[in-house]
Amino acid sequence: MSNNAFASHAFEQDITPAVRVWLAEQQAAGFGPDQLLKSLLDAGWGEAAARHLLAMPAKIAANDSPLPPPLPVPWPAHAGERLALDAGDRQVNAITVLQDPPLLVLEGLLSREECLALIDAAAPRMSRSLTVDVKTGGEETNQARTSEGMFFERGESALISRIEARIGALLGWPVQNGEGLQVLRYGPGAEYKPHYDYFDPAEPGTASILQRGGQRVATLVMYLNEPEAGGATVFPDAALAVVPKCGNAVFFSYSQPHAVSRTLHGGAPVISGEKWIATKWLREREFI
Ligand code: PD2
Ligand code: ZN
Repeated sequence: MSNNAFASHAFEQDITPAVRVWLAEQQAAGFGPDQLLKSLLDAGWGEAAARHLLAMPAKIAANDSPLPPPLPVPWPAHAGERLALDAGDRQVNAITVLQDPPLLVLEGLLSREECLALIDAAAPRMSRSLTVDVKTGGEETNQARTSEGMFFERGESALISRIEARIGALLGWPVQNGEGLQVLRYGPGAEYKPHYDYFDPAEPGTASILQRGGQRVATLVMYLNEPEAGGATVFPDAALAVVPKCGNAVFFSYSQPHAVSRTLHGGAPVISGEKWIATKWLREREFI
């Protein structure tokens, strides 16, 4: 590999979706190249990498592909207007409401008995977590995700069906559009580095993933226990950390599979104890 090819590769690694969005916003706000160069240098960029970014044609710097049109997303009736929301067989309190990204912290979505029953049913089936490999559409182990996990089939038991029906009623979204519930266990030191849950339209494996139900449009992370320390779900773009509490959940949606959704999120390392969650990802259409 020539020095030039290596240098250019290193620069592109730094040009994350968040950097592209930042640059587009700064340019739209009227900041010129000199001011942007100074901002990048102040933020710790090397001068060569900063000049490389600023020299890119504006359209490429803003995004390699056009912003996809917004998709309909789930949202509970009356969220943000009322504390108590109707989830069919129980009421759930929305104790935190954000608009950008659309996000709710929900209290009392699951009972303590349901949390324990989910852990009991999942525990014998746990294995090292895989993530979807967007290059191929297959699955791979991932150093960014050091938890163990398993998937329940949709409707595989009375407990799972009851929880899925509750989620459907709360969010006003068909149960059939949900992926099977995933349970994750994080031990001390385990984390899930910040990521987006949608499938990146620019990746080659995405087209095959989307054949099964279209894009992910929302995520519901339900907390099944309380770690002694650490393990918050963090949203860097919203400066928000949601601390796990048994039965509570965080819900957020993304109408566009793009960093403008501001849904970057991660699981902070567990410091002591363990953390158990159940995640329901919601698709555009029926997920078969
Ligand atoms: O465990 C979490 O807090 C977490 C963080 C980021 C879960 C997920 N993503 C997920 O299940 O997508
Ligand atoms: Zn996630």
